[in-house]
Amino acid sequence: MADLTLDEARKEVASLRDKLDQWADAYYTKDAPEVEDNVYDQKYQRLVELEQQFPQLVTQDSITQRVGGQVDSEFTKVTHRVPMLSMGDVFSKEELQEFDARVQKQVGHPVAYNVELKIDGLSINLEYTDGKLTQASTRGNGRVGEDVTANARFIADIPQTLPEKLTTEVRGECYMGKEAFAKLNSERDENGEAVFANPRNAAAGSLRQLDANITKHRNLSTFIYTWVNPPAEIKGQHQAVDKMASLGFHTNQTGKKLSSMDEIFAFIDEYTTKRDGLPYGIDGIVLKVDDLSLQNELGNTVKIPRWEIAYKFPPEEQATVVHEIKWTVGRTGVVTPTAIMDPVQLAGTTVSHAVLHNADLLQQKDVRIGDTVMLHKAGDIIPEISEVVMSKRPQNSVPYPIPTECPSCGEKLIHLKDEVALRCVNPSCPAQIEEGITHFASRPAMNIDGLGPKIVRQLITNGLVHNVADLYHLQAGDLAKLDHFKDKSINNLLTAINNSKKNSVELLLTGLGIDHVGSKAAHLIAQKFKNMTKIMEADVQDVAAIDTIGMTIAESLTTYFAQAEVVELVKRLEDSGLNMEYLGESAEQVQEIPDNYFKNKTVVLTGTLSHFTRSEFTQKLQSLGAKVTGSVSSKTDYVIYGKDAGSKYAKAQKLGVPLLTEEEAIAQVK
Ligand code: 1X8
Repeated sequence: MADLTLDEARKEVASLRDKLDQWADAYYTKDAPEVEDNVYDQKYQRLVELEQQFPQLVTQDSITQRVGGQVDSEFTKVTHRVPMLSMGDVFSKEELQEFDARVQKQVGHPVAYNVELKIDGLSINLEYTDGKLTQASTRGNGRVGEDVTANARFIADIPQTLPEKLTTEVRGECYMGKEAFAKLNSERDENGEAVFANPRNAAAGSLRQLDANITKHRNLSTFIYTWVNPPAEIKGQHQAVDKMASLGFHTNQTGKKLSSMDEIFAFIDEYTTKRDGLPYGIDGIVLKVDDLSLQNELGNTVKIPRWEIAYKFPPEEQATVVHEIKWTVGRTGVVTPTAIMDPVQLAGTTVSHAVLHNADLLQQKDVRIGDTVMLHKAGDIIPEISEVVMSKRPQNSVPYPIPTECPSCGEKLIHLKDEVALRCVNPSCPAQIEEGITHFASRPAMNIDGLGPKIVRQLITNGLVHNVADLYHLQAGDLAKLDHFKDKSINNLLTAINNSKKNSVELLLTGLGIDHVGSKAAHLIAQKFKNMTKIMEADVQDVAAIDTIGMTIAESLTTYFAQAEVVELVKRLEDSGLNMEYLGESAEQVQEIPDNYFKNKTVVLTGTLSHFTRSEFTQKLQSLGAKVTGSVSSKTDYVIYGKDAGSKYAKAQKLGVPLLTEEEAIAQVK
C-alpha cells in the first residue's frame, strides 16, 4: 500500500465506498445481503486502512464515519437516548492482543474482560417504565431506530413485566435458533416462498414486520447483554448480566470473566469447536472490559466503544484460482458456465467446481481465467463464487468471452425472448440429445434402470441411438460393442427398456422433456386427457383449464406437439409398442424398488458429509425409496451424521432415533 499514489488511493476509496454503501443498504435496509460478511469486513478494513494513510480522503459521509444501517422503512422512528454503537472487530488473536495493549496503556494496568459469545442476529433495545415493557426498537442507524414494540410483545422470552417496578433500558440480540430457522425455511420452501439465506436474515425479516402477527409465528428469541443504565450497586458487566437474568431477561450463560489473554484464547478455541453444535448461530467472541467505571474512563470513538471488541471467527470461505470455464449444454439447450478451480477445502468438502448459473452472471461477476476468487457454499451446500479478488487479477487478463456458438454442436447460440439464458436451439445438438435421453430414462420419467449418462453417451457416440425412439430398436449385438457390456448387463438393459413400454402415459410425457412439464404436471395432464392422442390434440385453453396448471405449461405443451418431428417421434414410439394410455391411480406406476435398508424409511442428514455432497446422498437415498427430511422427530427412522453435526444429532439422541455415521450409511447403501 505504501506505494499507492494519492490519485490511485482516491480511486480505490471511491470504488470501495460505492461497493460498501450498496452492500450495507442490501444488508441493513433490505435484509438481503449481497456478499458474505467477511467479504464486507475485508473491504471495510481496506477502506479504514486507506483513510488512515490518506486522511485527506476521509469524508463525513464515508461509511467508516457512520454507524451501519439506513433508516428509511415504514416503521415509526425511535431516537435512541444513548446511541446504539456498533463494535470494532478483529480477525486474529494478534489483533486482540493489540486491543488489550491499547486498553492497558490507557488505564495504566491490566484489566479483566467479560468474554461473551457474539450472537448472529440483530440488536434490539428494550425500554421499561415502572416495570412494564413500553418500547422496543432496532438499532437502525445507531441514532434512530425502528419501533418494533408490537412485534416484541410476541417474542416469548422478552419479559413484558419485571418483578421490580424499574424504569430502565436494556439491549441485546434478537435471533432465530437453528431449529426454528430450519423449520421456517422448510415451510417456506414447501409453500413456494423464498427461503432466508441465514438465521440472521430470518430474524431480521421476522422482527421487522409491520404486521406483528407474522412475528408471532416466527419463534424468535433474545439474549440480553447490555444494561444501559444499571443501578449503582452494579459494578461490572458480568454482574450486570447476572442481575438482568434474575429480572427475567433471557441471558446467555456462557460468559466468563477472564483476566489473561491465554484464558481468553482458550475460550475462543473452545467455542470455535463448539460453535456448530450450539442451537443458535454465533459469529465470534466479544471482549468487554468488565469494570463499568473503567468502561466509562475508556469511552468511545465517534463510532465504537474503546472498551469492547469482537473477535470474528474465520469464515467458511476460501480463496482459489480459476483455471478454466467450461460450458455445458442442458437438456433444453440452455448453455451454462462452470468455473473450474484449484481444489480447496471448504466447509468440510473438497471443492473444485462452481456453477455460474448463466452467462450474464459470469459477466456481472467478471470472472476471468487466472483470477483469484472467493468461494463459499450457498445454503451450506452448493459452491458459489462470492467475488473476484481484484487486487490479485493478473495484469494481462481479459474478460471471458461469452460463446456465440454451441460448445457441443457449433450452432449459433441465442437469447430467447426475455430470457437471460443462452440457448442452443438446434434439435440435433448431441449434448442436448444426450441430456434428453438420460432424462427420458431417469427415475421420475421412464425409469429405465441401468441407462445412465455414461451409457447414453456411448450409445450416441457409437451411432446406435439418435433419439429416444431408437432405444426400443436396440439389439443385443449392438450393445456387445460397448465397453464393459457382458451378456448379463446386455440382458438387464434390454429387459429394462422393454419393461418401460408398459409405463402409464404420464411417464412418457415426463420423459419427452417438454419445457415446464415436470412429473406433477404430466400426471395432471394425463389424468385429464387419458391418452396420448387426446393430449396431442388438446388446445391451450383445455390444458390451462386444469387446476394448478397455468398458461406457461399449457403453451409449452401445445407448442411442443405442434412440431411435425415430435408427431413423427411419438408415432415411432407407438409403433415400437409403447403404451399410450393413462393407466390410472391403481396401476403400479413405478417399478418396484427392491427391498433395502432405507426403503420406506424417513431419514435426516446432518453435519458435513465427506464422501458425497448432501444432494448426491439425498438422491441416492431417495432412489432407494427413503424419504429424506429436514428435521428430526419421533417419526424419523435414522439420522445420518457427518462432521460437526449439531442440534439434529442432539435431538436424535434425545428422542432415541438411531444414529448412523456417514460411513455406516454408505455400507448399507452398497
Ligand atoms: C453485538 C453483539 C454483542 C454481543 C453478542 N452478540 C452480538 N451480536 C454481546 O455483547 N455478547 S455486543 C454487539 C454490539 O454491536 N455492540
